[in-house]
Amino acid sequence: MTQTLASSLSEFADIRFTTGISIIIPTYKEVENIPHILERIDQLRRAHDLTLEVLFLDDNSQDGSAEAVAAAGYDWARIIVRTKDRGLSPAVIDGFAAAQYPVLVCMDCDLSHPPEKVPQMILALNTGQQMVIGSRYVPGASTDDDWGFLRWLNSVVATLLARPLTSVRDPMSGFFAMRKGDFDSVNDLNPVGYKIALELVVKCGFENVGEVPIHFTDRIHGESKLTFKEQLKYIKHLRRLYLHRFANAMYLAQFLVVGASGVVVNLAVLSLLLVMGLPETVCLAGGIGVSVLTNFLLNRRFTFSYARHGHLGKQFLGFLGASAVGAGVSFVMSVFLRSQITDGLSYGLHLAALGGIASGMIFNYLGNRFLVFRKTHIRK
Ligand SMILES: Nc1nc2c(ncn2[C@@H]2O[C@H](COP(=O)(O)OP(=O)(O)O)[C@@H](O)[C@H]2O)c(=O)[nH]1
Ligand SMILES: [Mg+2]
Repeated sequence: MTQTLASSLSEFADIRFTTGISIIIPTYKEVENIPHILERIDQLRRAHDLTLEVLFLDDNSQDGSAEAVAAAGYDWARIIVRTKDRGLSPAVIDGFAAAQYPVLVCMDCDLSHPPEKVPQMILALNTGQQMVIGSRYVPGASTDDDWGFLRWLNSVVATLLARPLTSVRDPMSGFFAMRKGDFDSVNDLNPVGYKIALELVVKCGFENVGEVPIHFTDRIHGESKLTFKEQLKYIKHLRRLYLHRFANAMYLAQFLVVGASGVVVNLAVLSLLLVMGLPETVCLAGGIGVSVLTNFLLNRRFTFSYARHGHLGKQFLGFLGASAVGAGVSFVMSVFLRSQITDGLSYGLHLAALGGIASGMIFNYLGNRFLVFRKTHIRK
């Protein structure tokens, strides 16, 4: 269930927050923004008498960020400089792990995310939400006007691709709050790239995610680090999350895609060999041989990628064996269907053959998934 929490901050102005809050801010070359965001957070801290800490998780920017945090002189703010495993999501995860308070907030350093919304987010968390997102896509939210069409389209497409994973309107947001306890209890986080909130929603299995509308301000200082390369990583990330959520359907879909690619490879090789003037039987055999090989390699590397470190030779023999048995199943099934079911129908033989192909494929899939590329091949 996703809920939009549209109440205004003023309703909560007199509420005192007793829980400590750890605000995690990943940074890379944000020296100009650091004093501004600290000032805004300090105003908030005083207004609501908040107990908080701010942790900047900086990927060794070496632009004076560390000095800027020190110069601001707040004893509740510190910077952790990382030198390994560079990236926004790993930085956030390190920050969450290092946090000392039971409520975690993550936000950008570039002032796109209004810190003034934090109390409202925490209240939502305290009234039953498992996570609360500062959202650009719920009623009452807005973004600065100069979002070009392409940036908008990009954001909408990325959000739609994540829709089967969560009904959250803005799972791409980098502004969210959750409990430290929930973070500590999830152990298979594998964030590639930027989408740390989406990773946490899926891996923590959150059902109740609230969304607080925000006005998303474009950054004034510094530049965005969201590059094309990061966007490609998003596709990889999505695939992993789909595998996590819909494992069986995903393996089958990938197996079928690879199977279809085999048809294309087969026909392409056949045509190529024909052009080279080889006898037809050689061309047919060549098409089959090459497509069996590409199917095997793609299934190993892509469909069942968790098994890609298993023994290549054994897997290949297993794959050939499964294909041979699959072909036998297909034949027996076709003969059965022809004699018992499709006899007397027009195109009866073809229908029987199609039924045979389907059962052969199902058999093949199960053999590959549970025998040839079974999970024990995972590298320790
Ligand atoms: N630690 C760390 N922070 C990063 C990295 N890339 C981006 N950030 C920070 O993550 C936040 C979001 O990045 P930003 O460039 O504003 O992305 P955008 O809002 O999508 O344009 C900012 O505070 C950045 O400084 C990184 O590789 N490591
Ligand atoms: Mg930003």
